Amino acid sequence: MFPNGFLWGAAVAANQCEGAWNIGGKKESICDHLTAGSLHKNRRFTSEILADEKYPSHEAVDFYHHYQQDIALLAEMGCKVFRLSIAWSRIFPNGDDETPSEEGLRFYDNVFDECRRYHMEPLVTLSHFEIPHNLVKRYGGFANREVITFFERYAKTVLERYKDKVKYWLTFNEINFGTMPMGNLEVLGIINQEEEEIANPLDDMQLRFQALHHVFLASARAVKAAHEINPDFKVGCMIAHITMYPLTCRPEDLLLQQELDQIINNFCADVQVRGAYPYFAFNYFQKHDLQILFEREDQQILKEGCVDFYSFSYYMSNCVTTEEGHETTMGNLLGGVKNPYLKASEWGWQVDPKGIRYTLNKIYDRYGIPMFVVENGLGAVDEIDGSGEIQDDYRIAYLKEHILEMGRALEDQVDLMGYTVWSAMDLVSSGTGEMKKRYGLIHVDKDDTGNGTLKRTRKKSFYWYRKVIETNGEDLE
Ligand code: BGP
Repeated sequence: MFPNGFLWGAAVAANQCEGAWNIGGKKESICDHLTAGSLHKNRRFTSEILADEKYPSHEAVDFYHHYQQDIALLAEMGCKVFRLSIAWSRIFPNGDDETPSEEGLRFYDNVFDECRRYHMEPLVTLSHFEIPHNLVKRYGGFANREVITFFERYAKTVLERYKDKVKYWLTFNEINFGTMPMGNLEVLGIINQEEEEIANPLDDMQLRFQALHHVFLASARAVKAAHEINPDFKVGCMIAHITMYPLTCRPEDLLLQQELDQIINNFCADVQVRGAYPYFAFNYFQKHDLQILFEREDQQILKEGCVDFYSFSYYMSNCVTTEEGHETTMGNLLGGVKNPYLKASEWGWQVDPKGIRYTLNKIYDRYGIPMFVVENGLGAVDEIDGSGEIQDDYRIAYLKEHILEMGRALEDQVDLMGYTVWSAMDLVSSGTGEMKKRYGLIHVDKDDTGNGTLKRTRKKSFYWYRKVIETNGEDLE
């Protein structure tokens, strides 16, 4: 079912695991200004670091000081690939510095060397919600065209430095988040108020889509540079694929589904894979009275920066309808209408394994390039039992069903390069800032109050996944 050389692995992001937020020359990224929240309490951005607030990224699970142990555990699991991100502000602490921080560069040298020692391929995201805070404060984030240059400088620096250590790269994590108000802060670096809830920001749509255009250009420039620096590099886009179904077979629901799917899922990928804006984007801009400023060279830049593969996160699906009054549910970045045929996680994300087969076929049908599932997993409360073990059978069941359906998609003949479970070890939840919402195959002893020894413990899913990798996806029991 799974081809030889299939890249099995696990994933993390710097802001959710590294900690050491002001150590080793690093300065604040935007995430270091996000407070802790919960399912019922939105995370807030504060322009200053307030003494009486908790900022979960500051220590996170201290991967910065535990990377050797963590990578050894991933190797023990048999991982062929480890997806992680570089914290931009560890390399260029202010974002606009002329020269990079050698100490920051050395940290990732060590991390990648450690991966190599175990023959594990790093899969590196250049920007996973980690824009240096100074770029947000001083320049207005990607709303300012100048920030493209700073990103390009950062990208070229790390692509050059790690050209013999890293082969697989992603430019912007969940870039399509930028099509929604929630993406202002984390993808685009736009703050319209001193203090705001990330799920509910003051949104200037014109500014947001202009900033997204700049992010496309930044991504394209990085892809072009990557191919020049090392022609063997494989660079991907990264889309949060929000799989949507029409709630009913009323044509109105299907049309709404199509419209949302186009702008939320297809728009960014069309630009990054095909190198041009799709027709429906212009229609959308017109409808919303948006004027996106294109400079003369922009079309060319986009054309020259097409990605080699399509990567995406897949957690859940939801329904859409034009009818009012239906029960709604939460989801990754975007909630929707409840699907009567699906169950949801404790955080209200609807579990839909068959949806991953549908999604893989849908993407492959549209783009025909290799795909990579770089995030898939279950956020749940894990308890340590009397014998010190974590019996996370619910996580195993979730992963098993999704892997089975990926296998079926492979039988359908799609081209899938690999799969990285979210997440390698427990880490800070991006949406809620909690530790309690655990995704890891490896448990980390830390709670929402910040207490814990940071001790790593293998969960039951760790042993299960080891067998999955060992048998190349044959043994899922
Ligand atoms: C994606 C992010 C990840 C990760 C995941 C789970 O959107 O790329 O960083 O956090 O979602 O989301 P959450 O942590 O909100 O449950």
